[in-house]
Amino acid sequence: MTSRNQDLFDQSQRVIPGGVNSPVRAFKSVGGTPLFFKRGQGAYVWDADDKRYIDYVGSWGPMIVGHCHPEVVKAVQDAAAQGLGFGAPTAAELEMAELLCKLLPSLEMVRLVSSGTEATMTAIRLARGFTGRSRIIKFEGCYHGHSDGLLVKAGSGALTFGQPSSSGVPAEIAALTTVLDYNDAAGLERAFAEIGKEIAAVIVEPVAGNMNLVTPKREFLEALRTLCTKHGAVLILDEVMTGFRVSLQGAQGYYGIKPDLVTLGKVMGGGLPAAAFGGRRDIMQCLAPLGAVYQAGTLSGNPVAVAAGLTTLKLVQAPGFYERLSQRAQQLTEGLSASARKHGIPFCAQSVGGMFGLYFSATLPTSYAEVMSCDKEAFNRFFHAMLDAGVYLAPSAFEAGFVSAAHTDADIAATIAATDKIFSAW
Ligand code: KE4
Repeated sequence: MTSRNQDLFDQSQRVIPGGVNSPVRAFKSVGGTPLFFKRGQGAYVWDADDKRYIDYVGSWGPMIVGHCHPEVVKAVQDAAAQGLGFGAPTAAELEMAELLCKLLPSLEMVRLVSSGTEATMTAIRLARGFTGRSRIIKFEGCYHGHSDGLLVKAGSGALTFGQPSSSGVPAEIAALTTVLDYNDAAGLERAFAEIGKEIAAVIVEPVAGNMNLVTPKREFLEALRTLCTKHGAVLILDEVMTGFRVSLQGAQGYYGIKPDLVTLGKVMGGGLPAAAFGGRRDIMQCLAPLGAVYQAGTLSGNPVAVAAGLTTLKLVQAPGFYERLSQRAQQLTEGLSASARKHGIPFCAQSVGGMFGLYFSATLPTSYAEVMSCDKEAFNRFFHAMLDAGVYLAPSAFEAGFVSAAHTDADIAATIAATDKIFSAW
């Protein structure tokens, strides 16, 4: 009997490109048939065949308090009963904006949007409008959503122009993006020495989570802040993934780096479409209707999405929330690493707050190149063996994983036991 997942996938491919609404869901990187989920509860999701999985993707980060948290569901129901959208200001949006500014000291002003892509796209337009400059710097392996100027990979040589990493991105736009190496403070220094006066903004994931997890080097973070300040470039921390994930103050609070602008998403929407960008008042006041930089959105600040996000952000403020979340993630990564050591498998793992990275490599990668040297085929084998064991990891060797407050000691123990069984027969 074919799996219901397979049936749904076969049908979906007839009407949806690749059968999915976002490429990573297609399992192209790991192979096999993508899972179609029908239900989530706490740390678990069920696929179309009613198979249960311990979920370490959590909708790519938003489900930090677990699926269908009763308080979040109730807030959504209550908000929906009052209206699904007005296209006009609501008190809830004000409450969200004030809460974000309270939680993140770098936020003097904030604007709500509906996705991380919108947030980063607008932050870059804003930085360009504020500085009057056009060039931006990003880092290879970092992902900031799918706006044209950010779908760019390194051109040949560090300082030459970027090349589109997607068709449909005009070369003229890609040419305005310089792509450097993550964690390479010297490379950043050279770039600023050569083109510093052209740079409108540097955008960076303060903890990289889109090339698997790569943590920032202290000197890299310091160089980002010092050089942007010295050359009048806007430092944009893309905290769509790390915001309220690595700590209540995001990565900026965890590492003590103050951005000029920050982008947010995922956790702040609690699973619904709510995201944001914000930062220095003098920059944010360049936005229409105050200033000349235009940005807009029909669904911006949608009251149902804001209700999910507000309730989630209230729940994560519980005393000890991030200590427990971090402890869970450490328990997981230490357990998996111990099993690999026992079985002599080149594997390591690390976590930052509630996000983690797993690597089929003897050493933790600190750069894009080192991530690329990890054994992708081994990960893919591991991914499918874990699926068979009822554990859902991110369907790519180049994604971070996420734990939630709903993951129990028993869930972590079960995950480690499944890994140990797999590694014993590796
Ligand atoms: P969205 O437009 O997908 O809401 O956010 C884009 C984005 C921006 N910045 C960072 C640091 C991000 O991680 C993302 C989106 N992350 C991916 C997961 N690696 C979303 C999953 C997907 O593309 O389907």
